[in-house]
Amino acid sequence: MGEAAHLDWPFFEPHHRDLKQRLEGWARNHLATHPLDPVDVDSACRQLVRLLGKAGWLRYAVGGREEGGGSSSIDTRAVCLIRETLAYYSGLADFSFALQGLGSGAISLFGTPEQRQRYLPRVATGEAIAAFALSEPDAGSDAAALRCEGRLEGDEYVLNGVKTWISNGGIADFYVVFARTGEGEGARGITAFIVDAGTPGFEIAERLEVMAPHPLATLRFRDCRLPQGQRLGAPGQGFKIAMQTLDVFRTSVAAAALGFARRALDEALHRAVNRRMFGAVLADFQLTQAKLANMATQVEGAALLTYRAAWLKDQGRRVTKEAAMAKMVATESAQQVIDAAIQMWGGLGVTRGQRVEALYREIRPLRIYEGATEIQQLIIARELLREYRERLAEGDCHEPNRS
Ligand code: COS
Repeated sequence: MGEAAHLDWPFFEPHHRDLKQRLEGWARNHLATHPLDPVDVDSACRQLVRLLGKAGWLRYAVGGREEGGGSSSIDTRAVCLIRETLAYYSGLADFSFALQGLGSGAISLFGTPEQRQRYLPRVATGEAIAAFALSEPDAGSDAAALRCEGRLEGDEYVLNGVKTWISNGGIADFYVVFARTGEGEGARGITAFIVDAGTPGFEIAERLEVMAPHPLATLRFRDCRLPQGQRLGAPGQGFKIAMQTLDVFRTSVAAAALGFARRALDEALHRAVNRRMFGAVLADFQLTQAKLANMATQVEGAALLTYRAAWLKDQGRRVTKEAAMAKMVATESAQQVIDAAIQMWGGLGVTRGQRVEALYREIRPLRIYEGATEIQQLIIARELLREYRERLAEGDCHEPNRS
């Protein structure tokens, strides 16, 4: 991978630098020639999960838990370095790694010892594939509006409803599913469950085709019966479980965007020094230099926000605002960096089979999934206003119009 000077930043420990070096060598050997658009995306993903598990990388996606739940021992900086590196070489490898983390994250954070023992070791070795099922046709950004129902009957929960846009849908061995159980209104009446693939009453209703192909599906539950032991966390706590899981992994979406952007910048540099025109090379023109300068600055800015959020998370801090800032800036700027790289590649840039063309398709969903940019803006503004009001209440605030 091209630029790795950021490893000298004080955000990292020596073991992070060692991890990055080992992973870089592994990725060059195993992923550099991976096809951009595999014909059979399901089997490509299954193979990648096994490969990542066998090499030991998936262990970083699966965390332990501190007493009381909700606090993760996931090394966020390691997860981010891994996603950044995998994304540089293969969008599908990054996807396979990330979904093992997101799909099992709620179990790492809130599972009972039995649940953690039953699922997590297999996720870490790549023997079991995980999925996170929150979104519904009428509840994407407004996650608390979900309608999938989990009714308690005797000592069983009965699930009825639909989930959609579920990554790994169709190939996952288990799904963490959020359903309305009615302990309270809105966000207060949701509970999390673990549903094994093959549970009667659970089916894949439809497979979804998207611009950067990866396994994606709509799930349907019809009187799907679950023993109480498949409930994850306390009844009514499902929304907070979902939000806290997303808090851990949102920063890593920023890291993936960073990996895509770094690759686009390297592709652009390669093009700039090789493409001849008007008796010079592209790099000789100031218009090209301006583009490269903007791209490099956007990459560095995104990296700073990403690793600041990851470092803060690893200090045990709540990073709702910082993770949202990192995700918003890294995904939006990666889209612009990749677009600029395509402009420099010209006609070739929009040709199927070219790396920059694949990057253009790979980056787009990251501005939507795990909280669209507009949701990140909402989260940032809410946190900002909450902090300001707290400072006001404590009298620790200069009120500009009074001085
Ligand atoms: N950590 C812990 N608790 C959280 C939390 C977080 N990050 N975010 C919210 N909560 C808690 C709140 O504190 C509140 O608890 P109380 O009822 O005890 O006060 C509860 O959850 C409800 O929160 P809120 O009122 O903020 O919920 P909203 O319905 O207004 O939704 C947003 C908040 C928009 C931030 C949320 O719906 C969201 O993140 N949406 C995007 C979902 C998403 O990422 N979808 C993609 C699916 S995965 S690909």
